[in-house]
Amino acid sequence: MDHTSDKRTDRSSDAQPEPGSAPKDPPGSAGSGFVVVANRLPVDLEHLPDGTKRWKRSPGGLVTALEPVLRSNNGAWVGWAGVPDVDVDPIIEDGLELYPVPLSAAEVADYYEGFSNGTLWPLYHDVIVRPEYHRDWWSAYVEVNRRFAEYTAKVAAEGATVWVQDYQLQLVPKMLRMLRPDLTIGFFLHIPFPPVELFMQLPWRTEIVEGLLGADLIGFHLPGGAQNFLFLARRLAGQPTSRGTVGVRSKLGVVQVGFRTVRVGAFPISIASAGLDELSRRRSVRERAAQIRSELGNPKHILLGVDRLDYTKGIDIRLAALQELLHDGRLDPSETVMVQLATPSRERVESYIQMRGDIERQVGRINGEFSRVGYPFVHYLHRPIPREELVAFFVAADVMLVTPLRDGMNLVAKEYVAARSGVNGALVLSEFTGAAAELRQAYLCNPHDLDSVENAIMSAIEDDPEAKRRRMRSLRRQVLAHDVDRWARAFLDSLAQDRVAGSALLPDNTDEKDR
Ligand code: GDG
Repeated sequence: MDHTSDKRTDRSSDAQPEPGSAPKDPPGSAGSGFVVVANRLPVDLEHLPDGTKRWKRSPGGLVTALEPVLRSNNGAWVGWAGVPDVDVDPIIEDGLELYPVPLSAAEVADYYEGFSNGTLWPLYHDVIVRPEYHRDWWSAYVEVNRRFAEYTAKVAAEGATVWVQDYQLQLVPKMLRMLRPDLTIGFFLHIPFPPVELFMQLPWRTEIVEGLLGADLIGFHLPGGAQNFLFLARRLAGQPTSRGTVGVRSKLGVVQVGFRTVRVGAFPISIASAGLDELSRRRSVRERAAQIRSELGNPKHILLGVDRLDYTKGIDIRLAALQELLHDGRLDPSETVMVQLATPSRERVESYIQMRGDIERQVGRINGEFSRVGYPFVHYLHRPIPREELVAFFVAADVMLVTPLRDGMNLVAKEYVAARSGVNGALVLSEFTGAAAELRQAYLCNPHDLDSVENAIMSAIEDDPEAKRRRMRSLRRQVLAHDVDRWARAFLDSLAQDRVAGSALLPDNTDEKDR
């Protein structure tokens, strides 16, 4: 079967997958006992100028957290390699089995940029930007989800555990269950699950809810997301559909789907806190942080923002707040600088192109009005920053500004806290992030209320150092004790309750201290 072809004829989410779709020559013949399924593999396929290709690892929190479980269970990862129109063989990279799922350029446009990031992303983030509903995008989403399910079905060993990740793959649990009823299937959503009134806009709302209900355990960051889903499961999946009635009853934390029980819960994700704490103490990082301070002209206050350039992150809001503070004379541009690191993201999606222009104009206006020659007020970098350099910025910054209009969790807030081994610095944090539920000692603000953002920034700058230390100490206790490893264990332990021999999933060297 040609996996790169762009077939979009079938519009239902549960049409039977065609047999025979499979990754070519899997490295292990017995199959994997633990399979992670995510839109992206933890590696990127790079095309070199000489025409050859090579794999470059892009380690994220997820792979770090799951690596012990992957290794001790003959684990595999199914995902897209990040380059369209190439069909590459499965590989073993650094001991992990990776199964690339091919996508055509048209599928990247319709499934990824279209339905995932033009429909679901804005819908799930409180419709900050208007979601677009296109049948072609939906068809591509169904098609690609089916391909991910087929690949996973071929890779997973008898009775294996499969963990499906995020909003791009919400149909996979049901499709996979139809192909492989023997599997234990978990699903985790990394972005917010929206309020019922918003979700009901989606023309394919029933298919999405039924897709998720194929899992044994569905995880969200916050209890609110879990409650939204439970309500919708009862309202939508219990109704007659064109394919008959599913018959769903839900009570807190549990949905009964026919004879199956689906559990629903909150599992707030975190970061590899200890590693970041250690990195921030390294001499090379501290020296680089001092150098950054000096390159910025040794200002009294360094403010920092670190985000993917995304309209959910409220970069425009913090800039507007700073502009007003400068204008009102509450902030002195001769002793304060703002550094905004903005990682390029989804650069072909129209709303992102427009937002980038708006933010860059805003930076230009502020600098035009408040900078001196050689001393811009806003330092704006639109490019990816190497990890160690990023940590040096965390160490250098006196105040971290995290002001999203909506964010599932926001790992940057936790990373800043973990990197403040000197127990100083201050975090300004939007109440509309998942992180705000845990980081109560941050300078919390409402991003819809500019006064609230401005006052939080000024308190974070002006509070007495002992008050700031108390807050940072409490934030660090939370972040260091609740790391990404603990998150993964909490989810997988809960999923294992569904398995007869579920505990076999955990690696032998389980560290009991955090459980
Ligand atoms: C989604 C949800 C949820 C950013 N720029 C650079 C860089 N980063 C790293 C950060 C952080 C990660 O990327 C971004 O994570 P966030 O959580 O802040 O945001 P999303 O990308 O929107 O993530 C979010 C998350 O999934 C996990 O569930 O928290 O709510 O939207 O780790 O440090 N890293 C490097 N250079 C950069 O320029 N090296």
